[in-house]
Amino acid sequence: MNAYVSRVIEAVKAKYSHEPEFVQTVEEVLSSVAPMIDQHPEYEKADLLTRMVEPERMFTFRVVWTDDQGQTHTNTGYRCQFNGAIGPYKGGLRFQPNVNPSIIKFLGFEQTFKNSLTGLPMGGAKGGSDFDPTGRSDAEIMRFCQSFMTALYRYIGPDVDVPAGDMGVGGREIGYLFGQYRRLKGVWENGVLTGKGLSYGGSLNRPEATGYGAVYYLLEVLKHEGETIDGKTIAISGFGNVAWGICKKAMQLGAKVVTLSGPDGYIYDPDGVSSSEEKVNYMLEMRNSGRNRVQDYADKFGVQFYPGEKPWGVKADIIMPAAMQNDVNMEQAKRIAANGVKYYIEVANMPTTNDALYFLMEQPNMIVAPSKAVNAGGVGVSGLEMSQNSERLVWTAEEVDEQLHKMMINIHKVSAEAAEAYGLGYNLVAGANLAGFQKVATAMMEQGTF
Ligand code: 2IT
Repeated sequence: MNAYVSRVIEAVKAKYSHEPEFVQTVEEVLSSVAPMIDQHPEYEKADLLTRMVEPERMFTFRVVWTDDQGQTHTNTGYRCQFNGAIGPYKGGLRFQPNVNPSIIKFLGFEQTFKNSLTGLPMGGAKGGSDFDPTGRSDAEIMRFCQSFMTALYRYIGPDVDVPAGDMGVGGREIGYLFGQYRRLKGVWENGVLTGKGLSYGGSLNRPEATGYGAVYYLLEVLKHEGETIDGKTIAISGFGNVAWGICKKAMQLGAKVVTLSGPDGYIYDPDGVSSSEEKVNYMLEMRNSGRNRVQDYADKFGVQFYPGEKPWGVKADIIMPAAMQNDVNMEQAKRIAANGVKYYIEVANMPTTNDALYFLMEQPNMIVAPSKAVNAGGVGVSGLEMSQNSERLVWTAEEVDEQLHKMMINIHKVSAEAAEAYGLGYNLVAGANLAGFQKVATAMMEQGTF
């Protein structure tokens, strides 16, 4: 591998041994772009890679809130404004007890290249808190969001940094965050957040966008292989917003999603979660209940529930991990390969450990698609929401869907072409990294060293 790339990876490993997820994504991205670094000796002279792995700005803040019993709680808030070379910082907020600097940094780093792949002018960012929303009342969620925004509002803005949702942050939380921003700033800048409600500047199809985009990307992969989606079985993990969007689009296209998972285990529905609107809509109810349990689905529809297990032993045509980081490790990857799965389509951010990812990529009959391309439709439609807000108008659902579909076709195309250009064949993982990296690198080089 390119000596400069190796040196930067080693330096990151040594400096951030306490941030394993961040080290993992740096290794994955930088090793993919090594062939490009070979061709650009000027990048080393400008120390581009070391600059690229150092967030432009990252800060923590105290978030204090009071529960319904009058007890005060204190959480840590984070925002990592990783790279602003190609546009205002853009990326979600995650509320989950395991949130820490490593998770926020890995997500911000991934976001930088993902946002670049959308073709829209958005830099990379991520934030959130180690707050656990499970079982919290609506009033508690509101007070938490108000306190969070009170600390964050000075550092964001429609042309500065535009947060959105991620795990634990959906339309309800974005509403409370926006209300507090408006109250504190005394301006009506709805471009400051995306994923908003339709009554105050949200985009049609934003809730569906990540799942729909993932399926549109899958369609391109299937087309490349001369296959169609009709009648295919899909095993997914997760049961949140992204899983819901996949099921909804799968239902329209005649594919069968047979599994969902949660922290409590997974469910197997042989008829398909995507077989009825009632089932797909029930996913929203499960999410809104705040119980964070997928067993409720099995209880309601009389299907099998497997406590404490992941769905990766299930035989399906397509695997789409849509839950969280490192959901598929080496042992589970071996089960997936042994089942003869042909399509491994990552959806959640970094859902595969690096050893498992490389193992799956080496399987002769398997096609692996990387999350930073597959899930880019979510932030892509956030970008379209920003456009609508600055134009002060609302696009129809059809217009948004058409733009999203075009965007996903293009992301697949530029990824495949980038891999081809470096002699790597149909390597969508390397292709996405190469294509996403190139634009950020060019912008940084042209803007001078800082
Ligand atoms: O991981 C992601 O791309 C998101 N959570 C969405 C970010 C956004 O700004 O819409």
